[in-house]
Amino acid sequence: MKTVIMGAGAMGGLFGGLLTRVGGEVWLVGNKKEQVDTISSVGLTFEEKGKPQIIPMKATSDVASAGKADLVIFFVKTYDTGQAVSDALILEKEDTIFLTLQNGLGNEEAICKAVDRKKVMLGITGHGATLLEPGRIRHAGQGKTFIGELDHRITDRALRIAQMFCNAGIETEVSPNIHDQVWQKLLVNVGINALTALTGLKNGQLLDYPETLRLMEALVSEAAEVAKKKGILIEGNPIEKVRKIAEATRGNRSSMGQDFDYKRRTEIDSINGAIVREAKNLGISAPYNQMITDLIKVIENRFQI
Ligand code: KPL
Repeated sequence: MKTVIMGAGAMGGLFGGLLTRVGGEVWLVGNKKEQVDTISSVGLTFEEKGKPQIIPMKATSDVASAGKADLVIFFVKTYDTGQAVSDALILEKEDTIFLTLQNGLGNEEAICKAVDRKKVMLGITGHGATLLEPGRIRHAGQGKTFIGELDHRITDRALRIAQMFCNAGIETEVSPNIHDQVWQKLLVNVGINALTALTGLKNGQLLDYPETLRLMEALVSEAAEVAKKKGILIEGNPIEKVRKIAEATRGNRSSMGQDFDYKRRTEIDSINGAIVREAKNLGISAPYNQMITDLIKVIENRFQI
């Protein structure tokens, strides 16, 4: 299955590297010249359990050079999804599948604006990765990956993608309720990402302070309440789940933490900001999520001064 990954950052690199390592035909498409040039000339340097490995890979900033794709995976930042989708249309053939594994809410809608929704699949992943320098990433945490069809069917194509991911060491399940999975992952990002960005802590360190634990609990409880009111099924205790993932990715700086480290725009609008919007639509408030969204936005704006 020829795969093109839109987004050559930490997570695009991680999936691209793992799929290429087992012989998959994969292209990484990114707009950061240094990153793309390094990967296409020397390969992707992939650090796992302290050991670096160089994986020769195809990387480009000219999406047309990848030809047609069987599978397009979106790993760009959520605010870039619209642009990435219009760039990716050149890859499309009759049976191309467009799969988002991005964080947050709104990606499905952005993709379906330009692509027939029958070709679109949703997913989430519990893996964590850190971009150490251009062309060099660290695999910073393991977690299950779920993919699924928008209409809840368990299809052959979904099973084929899951098998391809599993063969690459990416433990993957096909879910008949992928929207619930997206919300469960959203709750994880709601509890970890902005807090690590603001405090400078790694994911697992959030568990070491009573203050961050209290804030995590407040953010996740609000979001779980919104999910419940929307009829989303949240399995088990969401706060426990967020703690577990913070522990499993202890050494990782969350993606929003990394955005802050590099003074980049964050995905706050599709994570905590999305909870605030969804709460408003339901006529309830989400003050912790509102406050953390406001704080992130003020700091983020100062990056651009
Ligand atoms: O999805 C993540 C992210 O950083 O965006 C987690 C699971 C929190 C891993 O860092």
